[in-house]
Amino acid sequence: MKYAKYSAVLLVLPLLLSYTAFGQETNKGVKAEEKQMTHDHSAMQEKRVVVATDADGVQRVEIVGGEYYFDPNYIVVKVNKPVEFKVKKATDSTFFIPHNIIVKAPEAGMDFNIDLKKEIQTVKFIPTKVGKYPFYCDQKAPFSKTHRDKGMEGTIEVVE
Ligand SMILES: [Cu+2]
Repeated sequence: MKYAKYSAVLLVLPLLLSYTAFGQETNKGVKAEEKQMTHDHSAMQEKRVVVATDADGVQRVEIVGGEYYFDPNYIVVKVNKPVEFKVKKATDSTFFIPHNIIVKAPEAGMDFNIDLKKEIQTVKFIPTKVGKYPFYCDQKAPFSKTHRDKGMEGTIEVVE
């Protein structure tokens, strides 16, 4: 009889978990689909920051990633001055959904791919070329779009 109780719990728990997890995902997936159809990201809320330079000459900015966004998602930094990205997973982010932050712009001194954790990790670089460069998360669940397509992307704007 004890076993019967346990197996009932074991059956119901995953059902509940998958309902809450995938129920949310479906809702957000629909929104992302609308965005992609138009190829217009104006629906995505822009969280812009012009990074201040600290007394030691370093431009520091904290970036949080979650389902499915980066905050901030538009980051303005000055060229040829050191930058430190303090990156971490959002505290309310679902623990079993992995996120990363990727920038592939070696021509501008920025080339990294970091798995986000709850703890802050520091990415140091010096942007060497004025321009706009994308950053994004390339994770994806099976049969689903990439997190980038769901909204986990942003822009680094390097200015004079
Ligand atoms: Cu992600």
